[in-house]
Amino acid sequence: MGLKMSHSLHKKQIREYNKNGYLIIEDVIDQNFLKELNLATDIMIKDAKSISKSNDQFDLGSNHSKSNPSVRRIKQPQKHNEVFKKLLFYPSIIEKVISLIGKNFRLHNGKMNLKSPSAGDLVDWHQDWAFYPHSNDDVLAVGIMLDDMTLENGTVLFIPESHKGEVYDHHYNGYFAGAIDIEKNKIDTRNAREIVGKAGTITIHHARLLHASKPNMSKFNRRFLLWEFAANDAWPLMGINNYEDFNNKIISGDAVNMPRLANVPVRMPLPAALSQGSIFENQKAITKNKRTL
Ligand SMILES: O=C(O)CCC(=O)C(=O)O
Repeated sequence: MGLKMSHSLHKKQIREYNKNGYLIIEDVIDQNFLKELNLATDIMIKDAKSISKSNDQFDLGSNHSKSNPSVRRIKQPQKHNEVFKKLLFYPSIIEKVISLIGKNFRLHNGKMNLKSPSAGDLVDWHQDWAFYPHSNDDVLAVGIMLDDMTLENGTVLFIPESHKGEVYDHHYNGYFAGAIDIEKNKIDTRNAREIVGKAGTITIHHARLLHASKPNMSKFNRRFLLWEFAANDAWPLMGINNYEDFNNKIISGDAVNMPRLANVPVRMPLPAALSQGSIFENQKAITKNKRTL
């Protein structure tokens, strides 16, 4: 009988996650599987040619056209192709998440950010927690590099240890805008780490970590898929629309109806953003006159 390989995190990695608020792990996704994922993405982008407005599956760029499709984000890719469902249950990812938030957890949200050559939209400074505060801290995101992430094609930037601080105001003119005014909040971004890695590398970041993502200045694609996970007893403070759908998102462990309450900083994303459904549109409220990246 062959020995089962463990994909759990080492103690040192867990300490590093707790200290810095993020981890980078190379060579997690098998290269053949990566090809399948990229092929499935190409097919989805072709499907986007037939639409002219963003919908439940695609967030389209302003220069999108039939001949030159521009997709900024694929929403919930696991709902549209089985290969992404396989990625959602990828044992090496699951075991790493279990190492950090325990064996009871669910998918909060799935998304792929695509930055096409020289056109990819940046994502300004924010904390995921500002979008979806929960009753405790066992909430994180796993990012999967489907392409190499380089200094030219749109790195993600993480500010170490920022998950230990406050939840910053992500509002503009009284409405949630999904980005932080860096100047007003006197946030020093010089300490930000610019993350690069080969396709198949994963990142894991705490939901309160301050982060952003640069535009693509290269001739190459940059595809980055994010699974946002929460412990089953981490309760979304914005509420649950449908309890059955909520529990259908459980990846591991059982449903609970007794949230675990921790002393966590919270700022609700209310009043809601004026344009729902697109982080790129929401953030323009804050960033249209102030480029921070
Ligand atoms: O695409 C990226 O580099 C990360 C963007 C991000 O932080 C987000 O979509 O929440």
